[in-house]
Amino acid sequence: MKTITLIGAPTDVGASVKGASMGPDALRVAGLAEALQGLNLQVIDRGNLHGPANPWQEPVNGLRHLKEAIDWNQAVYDAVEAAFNDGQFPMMLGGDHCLAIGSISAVAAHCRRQGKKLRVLWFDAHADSNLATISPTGNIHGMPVACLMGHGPKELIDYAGFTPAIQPSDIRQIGIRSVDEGEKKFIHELNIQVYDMRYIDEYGMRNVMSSALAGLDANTHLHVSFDIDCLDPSIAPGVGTAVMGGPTYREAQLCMEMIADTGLLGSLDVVELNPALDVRNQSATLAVDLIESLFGKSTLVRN
Ligand code: EXY
Ligand code: MN
Ligand code: MN
Ligand code: MN
Repeated sequence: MKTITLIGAPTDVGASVKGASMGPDALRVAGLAEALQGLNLQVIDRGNLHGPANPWQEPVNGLRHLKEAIDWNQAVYDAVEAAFNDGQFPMMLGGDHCLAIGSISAVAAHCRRQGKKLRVLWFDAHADSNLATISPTGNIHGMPVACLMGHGPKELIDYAGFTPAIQPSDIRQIGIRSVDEGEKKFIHELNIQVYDMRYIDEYGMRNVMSSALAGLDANTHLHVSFDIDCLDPSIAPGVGTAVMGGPTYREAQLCMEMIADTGLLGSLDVVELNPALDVRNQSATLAVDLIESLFGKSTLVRN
């Protein structure tokens, strides 16, 4: 098994409330490295990246903190790329979800170099598919999917040296239940596969995950972008943009276990954890529990 590199990205420049900047340390306090080591994985914690402070300003031309978001994503891009170059598994600890632009751009570049197919599983309450022209807030954590598909400011979409970084057919969104009007149109036009909560209710998480994982082969790099606000807020209150009606603990566990079973997981983002809104670090502790399942922890020996 590869060495896992933990990359802390302590910022909330893309978010609507402050506090996600404390996410990396909350995950450390919850025992992330020790949990992974307990699964016989090697872990290197590279500590936290550095970037600009959150200036807490109003949006300019529909974008809030663009310059800061560009700088943070460059730092993330460089760190994730460096991990791949060292043959390691990058685990980006956010930070708000805007950081997935840099992280997944580096994953896309890695796949291109290796001649691999990419599948991104995007767990989220939100579609994160806003553009400056349609966003109700200007917060860039609501825009990473659009940016990765080439819709956004030049400096925020071209880290890898090619655009779009990913194709709509590369991504599956799971747990979605809050979509702005403009996003609905964007998702429909790009034909992005979204398993929203209604779909999960009707078909069940097992079928959803079977479908989201369909078509993978040994040459596929699987990336999980795990927004903690995907989870129901009753079990994960420590997020800045909570939406009721998310997956239960058991549904989330099944997602992670089915991903682990593929043996194809190649990189991970853990984002939007906001310790300032958490209760005794329970959301971080839950995240660590789910990450253990993602890396193969199971109740019984299977197969
Ligand atoms: N759709 C809303 C917006 O664009 O402001 C809320 C976005 C929240 C995004 C969080 C990270 O997933
Ligand atoms: Mn998100
Ligand atoms: Mn979200
Ligand atoms: Mn790979």
